[in-house]
Amino acid sequence: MALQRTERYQLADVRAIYEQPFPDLAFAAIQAHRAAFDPLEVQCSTLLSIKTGGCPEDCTYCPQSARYHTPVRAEPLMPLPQVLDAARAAKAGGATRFCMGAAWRGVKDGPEFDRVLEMVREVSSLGMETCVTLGLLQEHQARRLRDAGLDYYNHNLDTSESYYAQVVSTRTFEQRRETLGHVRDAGIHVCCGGIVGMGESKNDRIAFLWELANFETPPESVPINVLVPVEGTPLADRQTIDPLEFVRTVATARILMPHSMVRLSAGRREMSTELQALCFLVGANSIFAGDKLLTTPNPGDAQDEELLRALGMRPMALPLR
Ligand code: SAM
Ligand code: DTB
Ligand code: SF4
Repeated sequence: MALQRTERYQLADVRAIYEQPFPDLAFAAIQAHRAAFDPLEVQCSTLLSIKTGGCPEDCTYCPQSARYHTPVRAEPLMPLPQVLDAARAAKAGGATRFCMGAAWRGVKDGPEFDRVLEMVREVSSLGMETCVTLGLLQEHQARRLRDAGLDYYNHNLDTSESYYAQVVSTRTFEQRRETLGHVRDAGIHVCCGGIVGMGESKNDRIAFLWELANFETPPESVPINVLVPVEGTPLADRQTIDPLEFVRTVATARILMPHSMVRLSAGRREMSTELQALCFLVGANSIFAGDKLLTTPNPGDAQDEELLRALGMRPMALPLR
């Protein structure tokens, strides 16, 4: 079933939250955050690109699309032992969740999907939470992932429905919602967010947050990426987002989805300590750890340890299963 849309929030409600005076927005977000979470804790996930580049889709932000000449070289699906080495290293570095990404339009049944299912089983048996992002899924594929023990499936709506069509032409917003419905129906936790700084308007960011907040069950995890402009992609020259607009996006997400993990995702390398501190203050409580996202650089453990130390914050432990 496609994801059910509720009317929990009207667009005007979300606009009123997003546009209120900054001190009022920040205070409301801080209150919502403290009512649901320990504000000193940050959940840390690590990413691994298990199948890089050569993707047939035309997502204009993505360095892995085969349509653009970017620095990314296509590689086949990684062998299982290599993935397990990376998972063990991530665990030793303090990550509690291991996220594996594939540059696929979607999943095809066959030996490659079987190998991904094996990766999920094996990483899970190391005692880490597992997450995969493999593109579009059919119903039975979501159930197979669940049966392998998958904890989270990442599938982003990326932006508002109307802006989406300007950013990606090879699939629709509605197809993304359908996949999210299969993930939810299979009983897998939903990780769904988007990208800001792609040239979208404030109204697009508001409509994007409104979509997420009206999922029948809001996503357990909401990654907010800031576009990492990569040479060769159509969005390489996009002007970056005003930092206060970014903080407003994070704060509004926290207020609308008080029990979700809100993740500061791509783009942290370009953010100051002060900007990240402001985001944590208004409710971001998760990051990607490690020196690489999928194909682009991330701050790395030493820098993040220093960041958390400076703020008196600490990594979140894995919940007992
Ligand atoms: N191919 C699958 C899909 O599109 O769902 C999974 C991998 S895809 C790289 C996962 C997500 O990474 C995208 O939905 C997008 O939100 C994010 N992403 C890709 N390129 C990005 C960039 N240059 N800056 C920020 N986020 C990016
Ligand atoms: C998400 O929302 N952000 C991550 C994860 N989900 C898969 C990916 C960010 C990718 C940034 C560009 C790159 O490194 O290729
Ligand atoms: Fe392919 Fe995903 Fe990149 Fe789009 S975002 S080009 S589907 S890897």
